[in-house]
Amino acid sequence: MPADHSGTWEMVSNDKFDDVMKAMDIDFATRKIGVHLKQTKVIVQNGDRFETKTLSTFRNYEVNFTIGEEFEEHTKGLDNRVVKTLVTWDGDKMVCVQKGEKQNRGWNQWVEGDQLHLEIFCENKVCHQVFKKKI
Ligand code: 1AG
Repeated sequence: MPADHSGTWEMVSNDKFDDVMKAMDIDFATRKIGVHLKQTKVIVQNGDRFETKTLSTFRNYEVNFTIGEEFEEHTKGLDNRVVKTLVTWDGDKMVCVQKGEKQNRGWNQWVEGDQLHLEIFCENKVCHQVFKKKI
């Protein structure tokens, strides 16, 4: 039985997001805005099928996937690249690998109590986001 990531989650911290945005070649003006956003994550989980939305006052991002099925992801409104994405479970941790122009790219996501943790990787940078479950 995989972990339950579903729900609405509100950002409480966003450590080293600027470093990861830089590694993705995001311009200065966009990073200035991006670093201050309080993101909200909405996840609908049906077995191994996920529909996810990351919402903010500046931009929204949607990505839907099935565990174990590689797909082409267009990171529209983020760094606007095309990557080959594969999400799998490593125990209760969701592990995402995004193959493309940038090395060591992807994210890990897991739940601890009423918190959702998301580590976003790009090249040698790692950002750690923490969200709290909205009641
Ligand atoms: C993701 O989570 C990450 C979603 O796929 C977006 C979070 C961070 C953005 C990543 C890199 C920064 C690139 C550009 C910055 C520009 C604007 C910032 C806007 C941020 C809000 C959308 C999926 C995972 C699935 O949680 O459960």
